[in-house]
Amino acid sequence: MYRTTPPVTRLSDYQPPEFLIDDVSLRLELDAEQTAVDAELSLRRNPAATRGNGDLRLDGEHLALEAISLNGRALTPAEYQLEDDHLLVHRVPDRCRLQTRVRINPAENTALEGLYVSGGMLCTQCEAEGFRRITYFLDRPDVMARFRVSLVADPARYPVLLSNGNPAGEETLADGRRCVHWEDPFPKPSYLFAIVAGDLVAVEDRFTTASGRAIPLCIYVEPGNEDKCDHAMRSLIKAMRWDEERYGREYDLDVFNIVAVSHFNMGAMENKGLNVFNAKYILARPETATDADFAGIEGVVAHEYFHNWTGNRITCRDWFQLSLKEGLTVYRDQEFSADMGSRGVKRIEDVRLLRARQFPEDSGPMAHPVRPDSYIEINNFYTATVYEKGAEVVRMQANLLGPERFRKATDLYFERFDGQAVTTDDFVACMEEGGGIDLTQFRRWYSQAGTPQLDCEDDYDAATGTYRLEVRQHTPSTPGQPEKQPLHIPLALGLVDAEGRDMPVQLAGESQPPAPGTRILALRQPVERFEILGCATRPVPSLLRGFSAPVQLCYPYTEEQLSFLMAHDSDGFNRWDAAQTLAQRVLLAMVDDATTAVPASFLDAFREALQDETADPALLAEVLTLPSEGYLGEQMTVVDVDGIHRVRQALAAAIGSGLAAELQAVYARTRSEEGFDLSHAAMGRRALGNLCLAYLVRAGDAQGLEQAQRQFDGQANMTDVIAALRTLLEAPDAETAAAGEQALAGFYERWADEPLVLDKWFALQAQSSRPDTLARVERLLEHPAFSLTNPNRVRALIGAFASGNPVRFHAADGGGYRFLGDRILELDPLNPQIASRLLYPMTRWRRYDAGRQQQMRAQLERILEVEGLSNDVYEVVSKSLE
Ligand code: 0A1
Ligand code: ZN
Repeated sequence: MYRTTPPVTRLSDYQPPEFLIDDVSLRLELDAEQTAVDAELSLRRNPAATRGNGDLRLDGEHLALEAISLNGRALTPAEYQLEDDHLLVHRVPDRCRLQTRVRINPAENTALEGLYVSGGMLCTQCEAEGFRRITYFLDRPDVMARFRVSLVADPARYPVLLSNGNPAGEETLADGRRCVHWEDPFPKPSYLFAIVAGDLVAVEDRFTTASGRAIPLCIYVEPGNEDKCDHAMRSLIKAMRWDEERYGREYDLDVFNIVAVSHFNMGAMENKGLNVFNAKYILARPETATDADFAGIEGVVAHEYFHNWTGNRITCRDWFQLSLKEGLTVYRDQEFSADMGSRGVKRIEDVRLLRARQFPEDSGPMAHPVRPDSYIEINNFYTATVYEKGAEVVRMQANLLGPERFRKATDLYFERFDGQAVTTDDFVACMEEGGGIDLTQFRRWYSQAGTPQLDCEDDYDAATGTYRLEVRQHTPSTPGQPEKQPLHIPLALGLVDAEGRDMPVQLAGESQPPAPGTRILALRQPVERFEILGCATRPVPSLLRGFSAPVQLCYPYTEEQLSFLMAHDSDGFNRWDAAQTLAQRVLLAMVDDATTAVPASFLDAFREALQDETADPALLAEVLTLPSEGYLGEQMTVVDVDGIHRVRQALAAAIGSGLAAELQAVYARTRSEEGFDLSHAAMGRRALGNLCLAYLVRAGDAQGLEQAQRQFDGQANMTDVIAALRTLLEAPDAETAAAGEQALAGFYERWADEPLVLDKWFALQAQSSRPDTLARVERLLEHPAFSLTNPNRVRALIGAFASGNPVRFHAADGGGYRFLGDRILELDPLNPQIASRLLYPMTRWRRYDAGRQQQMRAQLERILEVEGLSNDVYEVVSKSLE
């Protein structure tokens, strides 16, 4: 089929804007079908830009222009030119005032970019390029303007009218409509603009800043949800305090508002003074939300708040610099959550996510650097690489500098660039200057894609007590980057003696041994060799402690060494990692040879861990969790979908039957506490107890089955209810599975009016490993509660099936692929961002056997044939087929 390929935007083509906008006045006459937007822009030629032909080019899409005037005079049609995606105003003076009036239709906007309807409210999403769907503008982050906004609406329909900045008065118009004014004193790019209008209730609190300013805090929700905002509010207050203490960053406006909306493409959005959230990241009560949901809320509320400094006060010069704000802000929210709960467990969770999402991305067809070089659709680059790998890159710099110098460096960054739109390079320069180190080579982490692999070899000379370690680094090629250069990689190393104690790591050339513990080795060359002196016995190396760099580590550990590290390493992260590697080895051996028995030593290691009553339950739960099917697949040359599923189930059953007594004892111990709270200890007990229960039920343990049923019937909190329900549904015997079905029906009855809980009901069914799951998912598409225009619902049913149920999605008959292909084609005209994100599992087609490859490719090719495909889907599909 003939198609004009959409244009590629390249970092190397960056040009400063020809015009700047100092001030904007917007007046929106709000109506769900017909909103009128009057804009007045104060423009001035940018002295730093090369002069073009004198025309002013403004971005604008899906806008009906009704009036346009320059410096108070209406323009004739010859003086401007209107195109699909922009407006050219010919030969404008160096300074001018441009007024436009456009009409937009929020109700028709199913893409959820720009101004749209969610339930009874109107709200906006402007990042990355949604503002151009509201008015004609220089919709790019390096144009920072002061915004004054007036919102006009029927007070009966839209009693609450919000925008960025501070309230600036209101009046009632002659026709009875209300007009509310907002002023944001801080210049900001258009992507941070927001308005919300609706019949909302406010949950209020207040925060007193370090300098003594009392800031009213409001969380706006739809009526009926007022009782689900407590945790979000507490998280916000903690985040505000933490940013003052850790980074010296105080809040800067007179009010801070949050709105929870039910239709949202992403998690949340950091609009200045008016954060808009997917309701999933605000609303929670113990009966409706799981511990993971509560943790998500704490993290996302903090993340959006932290953006006020890292993203809003200092923003990105262009979208290639997205990680400037996202990598840094993810790093900040990770550290915040670590401080609020358990640092060790948080690190494990973050690395688990990085390995599950970012590593595959970095080895697939969409691989790109933390600072990408080019894109077709920027919305496709809100990725695990930009966010999570970006956070790892900031973390490495923070660790290289140490806490004091890192603080000095961030102080410098805030002081130097406040109010500006800058680059990741500007950030690194502050790290260098503030930290007094050279990061020339380190900068490659921003420009080079791919996960480096470290191959480690060692030997030990007993005669001289010398331990030698050789580390080779190699980064596989990625699309557009065939050759890779060596990176500066901080490798945290510990040496553990036979008693499990840390040895001093004394490098050759050093006269004194340091205190026993971790040393950071700098890897810069393709091969690095280290000699460590004074080792009286052969050490077991504990490599990459705390996951000191986002790399794939290879060292030929024996099973004994892994069990030993799992039991004794002083580094909690590496204890967990040793357990994961051990389990992975057992599982992959079982995939290779179906007759492989579960080694007794593996069960012994698990038994020993279960019997350790002093261990942190949350950490123990992490240690005893088997690697996911997706992660195991990543470790194979060709993913064996069915084999992986079979052995993971078998190993879980072997744990359940082989360690039944120990699992029962731990389950009982974790259940002994009364009441519900969200302390780290209580969440850890629930996680550990539910893991034990899952193993017992998988083994068909009669007592376990009864306990799962009782736990479900008890309805104590959503964490326990969902855990019990999931195990019942997955139970191997038909009778229990039938009881699970009954429980599922009861669950629906109880929660039919709670959309976020209903999402769990859809997802549970979509993730079931039962052979008839696809048929059920297809039936659920027809369920009255299902909707293609609600992203949370789409993710709960279609996303959970395609990305969270490998064995059924990748069924050899290709049914899962056809199903996803159909859904993507239905969704693309409605919401391209969501359609594009759902494609992800099929972009991995090269990792599967020939039959599956062929079937996935057939779907991708079929999608590519379709006329009028969005740029979002086109980019992902075409790059996957390259
Ligand atoms: N900046 C937000 C994420 C976000 C990005 C794009 C969106 O719409 C296309 C919405 C939100 C964050 O990092 O939280
Ligand atoms: Zn963010």
